[in-house]
Amino acid sequence: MTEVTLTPVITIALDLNSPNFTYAVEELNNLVEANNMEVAETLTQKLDRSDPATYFGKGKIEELKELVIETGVDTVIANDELSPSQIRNIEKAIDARIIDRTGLILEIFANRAQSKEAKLQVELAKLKYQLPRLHTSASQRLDQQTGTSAGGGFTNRGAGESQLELNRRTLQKRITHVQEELKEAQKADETKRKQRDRSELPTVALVGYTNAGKSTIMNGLIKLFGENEEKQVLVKNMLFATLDTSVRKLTLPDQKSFLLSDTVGFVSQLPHQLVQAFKSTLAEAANADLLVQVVDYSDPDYQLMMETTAKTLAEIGIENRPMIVALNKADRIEGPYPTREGNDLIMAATDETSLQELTSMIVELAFDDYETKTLLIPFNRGDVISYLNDNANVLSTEYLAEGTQVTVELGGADLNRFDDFLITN
Ligand SMILES: Nc1nc2c(ncn2[C@@H]2O[C@H](COP(=O)(O)OP(=O)(O)OP(=O)(O)O)[C@@H](O)[C@H]2O)c(=O)[nH]1
Ligand SMILES: [Mg+2]
Repeated sequence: MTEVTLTPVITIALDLNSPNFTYAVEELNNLVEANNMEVAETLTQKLDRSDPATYFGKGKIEELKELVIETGVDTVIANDELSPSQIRNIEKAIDARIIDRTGLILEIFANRAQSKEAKLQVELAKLKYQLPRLHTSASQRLDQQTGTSAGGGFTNRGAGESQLELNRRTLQKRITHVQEELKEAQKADETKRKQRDRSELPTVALVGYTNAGKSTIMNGLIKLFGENEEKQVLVKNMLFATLDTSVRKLTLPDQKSFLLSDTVGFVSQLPHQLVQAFKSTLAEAANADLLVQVVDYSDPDYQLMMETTAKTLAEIGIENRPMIVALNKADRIEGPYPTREGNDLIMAATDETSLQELTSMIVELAFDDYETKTLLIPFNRGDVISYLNDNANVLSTEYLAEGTQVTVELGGADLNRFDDFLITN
């Protein structure tokens, strides 16, 4: 294993009397770790509302300043999204760099993005985040990124204004450029999706909080029912391992096929710039007939994570969709599994019996329009017989004088396709 040097940081969090405060701070600290940093100290303050100028109150900012000097760290991470002026004011007061929650998540996504599309999506989100913050220290980072030389744009006040204007224009140009590139990249995706839609197979999407086990379940199901076992997706014990949507066709022993997609994970207060930028990636989930929400059931805060998922799904416009809740990682806690209760399944992604049970729930919900039909197919329609044998669950075949009598389960696009051959008595 390669040693990674972790940058020490101080985290700061305002306690606005939310019952979820402890969880929110813990989540922030996990995000910090995911960004190769480590938390040296955490400073919190109870207030009724965020100080519009400095987030924390005056006294607390003094305390923060001393802590920065004492620990020698040069970066402070805030638990909330800060206004551009809050960032500017605190940075001035404490003489250290401030990253707010949104900036932190954007950095993690930027480090994780692998595919061209994910990189463009993250860049677009970052640019949109930076635009109103140009006069803060963010402008420095922008300069490195866009390759323009700011020449000390915000330290030199006189030249600063025009430099700022220039930066803003550069940014806007870059945003337009990235948007165009994204459109190109997404055209191909759209075509693929349309082709799949035409196949009219039911679509199922794995969604949920990051690190819950979506990709592990995907891989387990690919191993059992995939066309090609090699087509596994990345699994890692870290936040946001998956940024690109992967779609795989799974075919069950009874010939029923469906498309399963694995998507980017959620976290609370996922920056809206990111959600917007990832909308097309998440379209796979948005178009799904059935969602499987994967939850880390071994995490004491799993209910809050489910709330986060519900909020994020609503933000992408996915509501009231049939959903299975996969309460995953049950192997880490007491109690039997797999255990089904309604549309909830207590399970472990690493356990084959759990995956089989999950599959039968998927079948039940995604193939709910399936009917058993008995057809009489004339001998000159061998094409129909071979289609049914290849694409449907044929329960029985009998050769009669008039033709072949087939009892078969049909659904989806095929439900009424062969009604001409229906045996009616
Ligand atoms: N013990 C146990 N570990 C699991 C189980 N399912 C997943 N894991 C582990 O949890 C970690 C995260 O799993 P992933 O499948 O990458 O999670 P994900 O939901 O795809 O995460 P993101 O892609 O980051 O959103 C990995 O270390 C997995 O090995 C399970 O049922 N039991
Ligand atoms: Mg994943």
